[in-house]
Amino acid sequence: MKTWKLTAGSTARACPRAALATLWLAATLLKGAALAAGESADAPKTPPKFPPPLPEAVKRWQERRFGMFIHWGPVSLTAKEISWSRGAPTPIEVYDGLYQRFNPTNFNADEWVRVAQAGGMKYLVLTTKHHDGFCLWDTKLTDYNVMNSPLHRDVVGELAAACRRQGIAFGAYYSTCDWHHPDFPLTSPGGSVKRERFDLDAYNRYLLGQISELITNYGPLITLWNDVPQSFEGRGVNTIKLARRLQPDILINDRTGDGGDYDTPEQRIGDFNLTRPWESCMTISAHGQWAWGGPEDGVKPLAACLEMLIAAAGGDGNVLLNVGPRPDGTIDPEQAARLKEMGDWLAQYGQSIYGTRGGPFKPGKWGASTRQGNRIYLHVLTWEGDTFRLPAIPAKVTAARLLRGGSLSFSQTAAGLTLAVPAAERAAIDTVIALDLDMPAMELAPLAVTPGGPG
Ligand code: FHN
Repeated sequence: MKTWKLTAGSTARACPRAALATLWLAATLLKGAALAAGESADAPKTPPKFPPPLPEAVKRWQERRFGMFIHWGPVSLTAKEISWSRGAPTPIEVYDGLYQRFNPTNFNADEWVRVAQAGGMKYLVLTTKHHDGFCLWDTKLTDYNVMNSPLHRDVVGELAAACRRQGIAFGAYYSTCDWHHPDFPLTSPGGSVKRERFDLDAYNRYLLGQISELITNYGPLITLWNDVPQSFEGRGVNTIKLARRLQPDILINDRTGDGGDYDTPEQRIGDFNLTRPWESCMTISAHGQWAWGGPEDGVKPLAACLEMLIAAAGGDGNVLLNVGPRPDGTIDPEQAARLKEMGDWLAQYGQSIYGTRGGPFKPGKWGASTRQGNRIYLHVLTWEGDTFRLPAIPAKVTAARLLRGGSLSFSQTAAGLTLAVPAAERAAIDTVIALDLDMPAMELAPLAVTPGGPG
């Protein structure tokens, strides 16, 4: 069984395929940007100005902390990676014909949302169109969409409605690059093939038209999640202005081609940052695949999944954890079961994640801390003996306790905080300790914890 150990700032061991894809992506991005902009790939990036997000929209999104990412489409029939398998190993004409066999009759949007709720997830982002160009909604701008498959149902519409019914927010992933569309400059395999003829202006109109459909017909969206902004530097600002005009409180990620409202570290936990919102997008798949990888794919251990969430929240970031539904329309039971375990943990400890901010003790191998009101939550993942010490803080700790009960001893001096928790009282993965203060915890400056563990 592959073991995963994720700590703040670390990088998940990416599966070679995913690592190759990322390298390929980086090369493609550079080539794409240079190709479209007619500039050298090292042209200085000076993203144009765009309207900032509404602070209350950022706050609402940050308070949710944990979302479900869903990568789905006809490619699930092959159990290979979405878009990246188009052209190699799946021949383009075979890949592009899959939709004619796409009939996931067990697709039930309410069941997907139920799985997300059971996992403690507070928002959901679906790939409405990935780089392969297939659209999961009733778009009027191309026939290459789910209404022309045997399913003949508007997946985006059903999922958006189910999210509204069950009280979680809905967001749309929309790929700016489209290797299927004849006007986009690059095509498969892997976006590495330059088209002889293309029309980026026409494609950009198509893109803006589809984004308008998604926001107008299925909104309000919590976010527009653009991806792989190759060829769009200088154009992404149009996306941001359009989205803000259609829905002023929408949040847009940083992959528009001209930046956006929040950063999106991928397959790794972002760095501690209280000023720039961020969200780590991660796969639950043991092999780092975004689309369903078949019955043998497997899932990451519970400890790794929880540590993603704890390290992200400790760094003031969100986690968007991806599932890849099966070709019959159901979420893989192994993935659903792992999410249920995360939801059970959050049912006990969610107050130390949802609605909190990161810090004041910065994440590290020791664990992480979060805070809300006059309280700090310590998430201790690594113990060296029964006692650990933290640096001094300019606040008086009025109470210290294990969040779920048990015995803990605590002392505070000018030199710092000392806590002791007997092994029998510690949790298997994360021992959560609540420290009540005599002042608002957000007024404390961030502090590093001794490298290699507290104390
Ligand atoms: O190429 C895509 C990939 O398939 C996946 O959708 C991820 C999710 O963040 N985004 C791109 C790689 O950065």
